[in-house]
Amino acid sequence: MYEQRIFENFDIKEKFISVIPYGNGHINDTFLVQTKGKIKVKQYILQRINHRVFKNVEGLMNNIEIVTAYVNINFPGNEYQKIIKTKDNKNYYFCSDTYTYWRVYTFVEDGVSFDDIVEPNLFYETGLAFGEFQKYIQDLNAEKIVETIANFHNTKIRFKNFETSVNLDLVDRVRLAKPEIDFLLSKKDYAPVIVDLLEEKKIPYRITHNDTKLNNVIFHKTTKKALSVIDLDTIMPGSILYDFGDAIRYGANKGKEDDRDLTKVGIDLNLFELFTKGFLENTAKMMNKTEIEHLAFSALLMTYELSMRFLEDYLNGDKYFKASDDEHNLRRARAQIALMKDIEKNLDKMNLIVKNIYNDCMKKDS
Ligand code: ADP
Ligand code: GN1
Ligand code: MG
Repeated sequence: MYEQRIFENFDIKEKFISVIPYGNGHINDTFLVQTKGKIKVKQYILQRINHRVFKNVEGLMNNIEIVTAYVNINFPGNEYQKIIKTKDNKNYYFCSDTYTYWRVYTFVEDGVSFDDIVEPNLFYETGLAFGEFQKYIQDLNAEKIVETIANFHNTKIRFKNFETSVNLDLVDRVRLAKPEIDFLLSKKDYAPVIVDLLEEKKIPYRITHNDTKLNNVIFHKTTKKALSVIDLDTIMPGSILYDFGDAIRYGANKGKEDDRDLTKVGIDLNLFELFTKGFLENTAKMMNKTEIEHLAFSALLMTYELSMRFLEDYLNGDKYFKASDDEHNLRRARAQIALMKDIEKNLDKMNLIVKNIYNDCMKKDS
């Protein structure tokens, strides 16, 4: 079997048993491999890296190696995944026959990920996990970290790209998404807010995760405690606000990211509060006042960004995100727009929640 042949290029002593597709990521192709360990079955994650999205696979894998090695040395006992090298000691394998790039990680033992919040506390744990990630790497030397996707969360540039795809109308879909396009164009003033704060040095660049979706956290299958964060492809300099905002966008949505029923979509303030608590317990002390003041807004901005990205992909003919049908990206954009509108209505309440939790955290820590 093809994946087995790929897997056999990695430095693994155990005997291969099986390989099956795994997980629900939108970007890479993920497989679960089982091998015959000494006592029990041992599992690994095998991934085909999407090199249309990630052009510099070598730089990306070096980033992940630097970060995971740093966390494993400085915070022993954590459950972060480890890179398994190839037999010739490289951190990825390039298959020249099929022009594909592959990697293998240790499977986080007893770990599962969730696409939906199955119990509210899961989202408190998610906040702790992404907050802990920030805490772990705050002193990491960023010099060797490369930008794996240029301007990934630069919403000014995201807006321009969106406008361009509307003007080009490559696959004649603009006529099918008029109200959505008009709405997103009308919100132009949101686009520069965080980028400008970074450029004016009012908030710092930090090494951030940049893809803080619920299913990028691994939980213990029975205790449901967060064990670690995964999907480290987009680790690069960014704002902590991106990590906070994107996690809320996905996890605190009462509906699904691509919900057909827009009446189900909206911000769940209880989940917002739980995540904020977990996140700030680990990060309140690191953050400056301007960052704290923009936490709630960051959820709105990241939802705006994803609305534009999904709609742009729809207008470009579904070239970026894995999509189940021709309207999937349009549906996703519609659901994100519905979420934006509900966040706009609840922004004052969200700001108040942040303020109270922040004050509590600072009292506890002083
Ligand atoms: P994508 O970039 O496509 O989202 P991910 O790296 O997030 O790919 O992997 C997809 C899914 O595979 C995750 O949501 C998770 O369920 C599972 N997964 C990935 N890496 C691991 C790991 N090291 N241990 C356990 N599960 C993993
Ligand atoms: C992608 O890879 P995955 O599924 O964790 C995307 C994120 C989006 C997300 C939306 C590299 O995340 O930016 O927020 O889909 N990752 C990349 O579901 O573009
Ligand atoms: Mg993922």
